[in-house]
Amino acid sequence: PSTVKQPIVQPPTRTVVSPTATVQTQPAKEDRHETIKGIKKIMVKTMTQANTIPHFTYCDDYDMTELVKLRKKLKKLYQQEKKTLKLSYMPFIIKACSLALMEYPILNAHVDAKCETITYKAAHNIGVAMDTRDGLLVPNIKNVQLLSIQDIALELTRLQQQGYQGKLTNEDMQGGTFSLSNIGAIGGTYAVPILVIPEVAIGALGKISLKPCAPENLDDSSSSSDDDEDSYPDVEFRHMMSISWSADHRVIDGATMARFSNKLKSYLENPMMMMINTK
Ligand code: CAO
Repeated sequence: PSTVKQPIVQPPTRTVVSPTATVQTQPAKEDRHETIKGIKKIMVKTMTQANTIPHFTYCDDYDMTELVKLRKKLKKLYQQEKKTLKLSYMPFIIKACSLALMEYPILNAHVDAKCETITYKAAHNIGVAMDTRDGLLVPNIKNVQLLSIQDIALELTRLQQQGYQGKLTNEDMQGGTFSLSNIGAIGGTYAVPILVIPEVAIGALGKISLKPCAPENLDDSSSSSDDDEDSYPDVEFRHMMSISWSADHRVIDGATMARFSNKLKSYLENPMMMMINTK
């Protein structure tokens, strides 16, 4: 029989580090001190005050698949008509919040410093936390209850541009009644938002991302039967968004927050329902 020649395998070479070797480092630079002033100083005050309010956080996941499809179609239509409109998810979410606030006006309220009076605000001035040149700012879109989704998109773009240029005005910043923080525009899933006092509720939006989910309408034929208890239905990939609400627990209870969130969820999961309800 012919003999097969085995290849000669060389043992791997190793770099032996002498135990006496030392890492050469540059001397540390001097610490830098910065006075907290301007908008950062205001943030110290408002956040510290807000954190004294007993609040709770409630989270849920929304299926945004239908809205993702709708936005895609609308963006295409705008492109075909050569119209320039920055149509992110925010204008839809802001409008849906306003529609849900119609049914839960307590979430669009202010409370005074001593918590003796609740003022149900007539206008839905929805604040949007913005990562601006000057740091975190929360300008608001006025009278969302009267605006179309397109109007909201235009106003959000204006505020965003003003924010990036450091040109937001006092008028842009004052009079907010309810707030949203789209941290998902940067990344992340959950955040515990801090109230923008004297408002009583704020929501933090996570990143919309494809996640495996159980099919929504499981009928008996596709669900696991008694004979095969270990079988599971095939998963579907859906565009999911987590949302975290913080609310002033002195005047808002968890059940109200959950019902409001369910209402908002129903609009965002079935955007056609928004059209029917939009005045
Ligand atoms: N999930 C997935 N995609 C998202 C998203 C989300 N949650 N939010 C935004 N996007 C997408 C947008 O749809 C857009 O995509 P297209 O280019 O395809 O249209 C893109 O990301 C850029 O969006 P944008 O950030 O310019 O616009 P926006 O209207 O969604 O958000 C604003 C505006 C001002 C909320 C946002 O720019 C911002 O500043 N977010 C940070 C908020 C923040 O710092 N919160 C923390 C507060 S506590 O410190």
